[in-house]
Amino acid sequence: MTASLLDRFLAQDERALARAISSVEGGREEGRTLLAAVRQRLGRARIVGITGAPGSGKSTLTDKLIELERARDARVAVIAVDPTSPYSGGAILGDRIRMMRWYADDRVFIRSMATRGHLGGVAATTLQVLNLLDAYGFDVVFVETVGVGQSEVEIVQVADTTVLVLTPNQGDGVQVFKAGIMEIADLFVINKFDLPGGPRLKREIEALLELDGAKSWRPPILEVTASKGEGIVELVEQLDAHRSHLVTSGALTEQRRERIRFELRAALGEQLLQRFITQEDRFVEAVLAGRISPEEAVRELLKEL
Ligand SMILES: Nc1nc2c(ncn2[C@@H]2O[C@H](COP(=O)(O)OP(=O)(O)O)[C@@H](O)[C@H]2O)c(=O)[nH]1
Ligand SMILES: [Mg+2]
Repeated sequence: MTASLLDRFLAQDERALARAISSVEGGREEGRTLLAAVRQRLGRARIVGITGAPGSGKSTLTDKLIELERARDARVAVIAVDPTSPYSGGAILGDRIRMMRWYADDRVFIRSMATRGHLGGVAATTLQVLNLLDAYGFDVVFVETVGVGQSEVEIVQVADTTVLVLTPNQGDGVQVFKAGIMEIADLFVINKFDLPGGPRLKREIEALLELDGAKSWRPPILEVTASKGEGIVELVEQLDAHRSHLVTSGALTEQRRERIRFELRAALGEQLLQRFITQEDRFVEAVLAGRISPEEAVRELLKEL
């Protein structure tokens, strides 16, 4: 890494931030070195995960959240992780148009994540990008993810607060509940409350939460019509309330530990894989020839290391 990238990053040069993110996404040394150098600056940003099915209104909602955060002079970053659209055609273009009005605001930073991830996986890469944004000086970072697969659930786990966006017209709400995503929601947003079926969905979620029994934080269920900006003030209030809860209960510190655990495991996986890849061919031949099983091969490699 050139010293100047770090200097420019610390001087809050947005181009340096963009370059740092690209380096991290590409798994390049420059990104790694920068991340290590800014480690002391972590822990200021509020990280808010926004997850839900495609089309549930996450981007519309995020746009309104940016508006309110800017109104109280917060510096806002958004990262959109959408593995369901690898070629990121229509959806991202739509987001771009919607978010266009923020481009002139140098206190708003919006970025789509490359969803390939490097060896450490998408969630690990996302966490590194989150760390960059935190170190850079954003007050709040919204992470928009599609709530479908395992890696997205992991991403949600690296957020301080997770908002699950549901809609009345989603058809089978139970689908979402099955994915085990209900448990990780700190706040429920029933978006598109202007459509029929909102109150019913609310009762269903309430019934499910009843089963959960007494918890120190009871996830609120918010009625939102993001497209009209309705219910957003209440959402921000609840986001703040959850933040306070995290701080006073000590959960925030515990989450930090969990996040570091996650980073350690990701780094372990990545470094082991990197070493392994150089030896891979040798082991492929041995397994092919039936001399050794894949498990034995790995054991042997670990011994060599
Ligand atoms: N009726 C209604 N439509 C909405 C609402 N919020 C968003 N939409 C629409 O739902 C569609 C998908 O929204 P988008 O924010 O791109 O969803 P995402 O895929 O979850 O990011 C767009 O056409 C939005 O205009 C809402 O509160 N009510
Ligand atoms: Mg979106």
